Amino acid sequence: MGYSRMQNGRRGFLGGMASIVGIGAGWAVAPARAFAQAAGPRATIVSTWDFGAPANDAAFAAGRAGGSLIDMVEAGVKVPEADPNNHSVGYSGYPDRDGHVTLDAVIMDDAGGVGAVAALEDTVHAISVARAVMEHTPHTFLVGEGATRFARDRGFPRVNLLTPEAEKAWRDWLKTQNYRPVANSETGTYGAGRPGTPGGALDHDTIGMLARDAQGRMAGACTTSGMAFKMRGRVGDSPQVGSGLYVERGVGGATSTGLGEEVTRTVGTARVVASMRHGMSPQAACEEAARHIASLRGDAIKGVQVGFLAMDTAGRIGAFCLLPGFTYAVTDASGRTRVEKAPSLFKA
Ligand code: SD4
Repeated sequence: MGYSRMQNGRRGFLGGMASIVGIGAGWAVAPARAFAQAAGPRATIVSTWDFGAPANDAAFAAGRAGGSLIDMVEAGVKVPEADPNNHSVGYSGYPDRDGHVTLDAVIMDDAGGVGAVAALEDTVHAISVARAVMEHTPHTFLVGEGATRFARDRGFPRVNLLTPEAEKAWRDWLKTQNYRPVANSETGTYGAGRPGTPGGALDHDTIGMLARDAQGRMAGACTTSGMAFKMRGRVGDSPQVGSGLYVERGVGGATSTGLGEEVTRTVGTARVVASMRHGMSPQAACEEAARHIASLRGDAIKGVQVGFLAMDTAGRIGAFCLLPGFTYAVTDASGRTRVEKAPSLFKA
């Protein structure tokens, strides 16, 4: 698709957000808007962060080629999973404290189909393993060694996910072992290793994607390598149904990103979808879930980012975050993809 990689760092990217238009081939960074659903034609695919744009395009292409909604979200999130420049999803993800890259993923349709993996190792496409859990086991969730063994049994190739660059970042981190997630380190560029790019030394990062068809059927996927240098065995919100992702037939879906513990505590995306079920717009529902975290946690979430992204069966979208800087990619029915900036609860 020939996406140009933006050369400016996070500061420049965010600072210039309102004026940047037409970056890359076929997608643009739009000015911030108070409400996402004011942003134009109804959506067919949405995903988290700016790197969701090429993922959305891959999902759209899969749909145009006749794929199902599950095919679409799988194809979409496989893009960052395989991207060696994205250090927070899949291949080249930053490892845990012990040097192991471990992946979390979930895939879900709107008819009760769910598959998830957590702490998966040596496998690039965690989302495809999650799909295999959904389609080829009586279970919904496999973790750790069992998930990795299942991946081998299903023929997923064994791949060392720890690239020399990620290993170096880990070894550098070992010198201080200072663990402090940085808000919005996901956004900006696909560049490797520059401060503020996805995969910054203290990065935490995820792609969550929702897709819908003309009949309002929906599916979603969420995949991540979780928080860089996390404790071994730590599982975030991303692979947990109702936290990182939730999809409900006749209502819509939601996905989350940011510091997973804050979403897991509140079962955030189940909450967003429940609010939509009871009549809230996707935007109001995302705002309510973020405000709930803030009121529950008070000072404990100072400096912490959480972002919610939702879409209902009619293609109305909502996005809201705790801190400024959460971006998301939206693809309309014609296949045009744009990147939007979500409104936030706090100013900084
Ligand atoms: C996690 N929620 O593992 C994920 C990380 C993330 O943007 O979404 N970062 O906590």
